[in-house]
Amino acid sequence: MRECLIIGKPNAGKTLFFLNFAQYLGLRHLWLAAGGPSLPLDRARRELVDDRPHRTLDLNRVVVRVPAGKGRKSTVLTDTAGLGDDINADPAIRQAMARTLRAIREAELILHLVDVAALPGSVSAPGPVDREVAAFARHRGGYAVLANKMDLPEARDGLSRLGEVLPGEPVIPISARLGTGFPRVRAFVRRWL
Ligand SMILES: Nc1nc2c(ncn2[C@@H]2O[C@H](COP(=O)(O)OP(=O)(O)O)[C@@H](O)[C@H]2O)c(=O)[nH]1
Ligand SMILES: [Mg+2]
Repeated sequence: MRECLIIGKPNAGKTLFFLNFAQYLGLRHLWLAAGGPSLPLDRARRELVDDRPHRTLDLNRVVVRVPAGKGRKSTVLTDTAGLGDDINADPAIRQAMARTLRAIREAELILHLVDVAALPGSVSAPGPVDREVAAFARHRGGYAVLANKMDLPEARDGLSRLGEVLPGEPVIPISARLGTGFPRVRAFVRRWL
């Protein structure tokens, strides 16, 4: 089964996108460990989405089914630990970032979230690591930048500045919170399955 990997800086909104996009594709419960208890999505949102950076250290995976032709195709949707601009002092966070980089090498499809509402200089603001990750990830089968948090007023300016950081990349504006842009993301994913 093909893997669709969600990557980006800490606080870009990867985990909220992972949960809400999985729900949009029909998922109702999340299993964080094979054979473990299932977690309803609203509880998963409360427990996993956080405005403190580096709250996601494991790769979290769900199988989702995407309409394709007359039927549906399955893909694994994977949430990852954020890739920060600095080398983090905490070894657990450094190891989590290394796991994300290894996963990028193996995934067929990459959705790169950027927080276009972030103020320049803040932890999630698009920056050098996004440029490097894009250079590394765009050679995978499918690669798209998802400009997130479009529900916030600051996002409009951020979106227009995004070309300075990531020139030439395909960009889909979304709001992980509201689900805006999800039909375009689904169409993009479907093309690569
Ligand atoms: N307004 C708004 N906030 C968002 C959106 N996506 C994520 N957030 C918030 O950004 C913070 C980080 O989200 P999270 O999914 O944990 O980011 P991650 O570190 O990339 O996994 C949380 O406070 C979320 O509620 C969005 O589309 N709009
Ligand atoms: Mg997260």
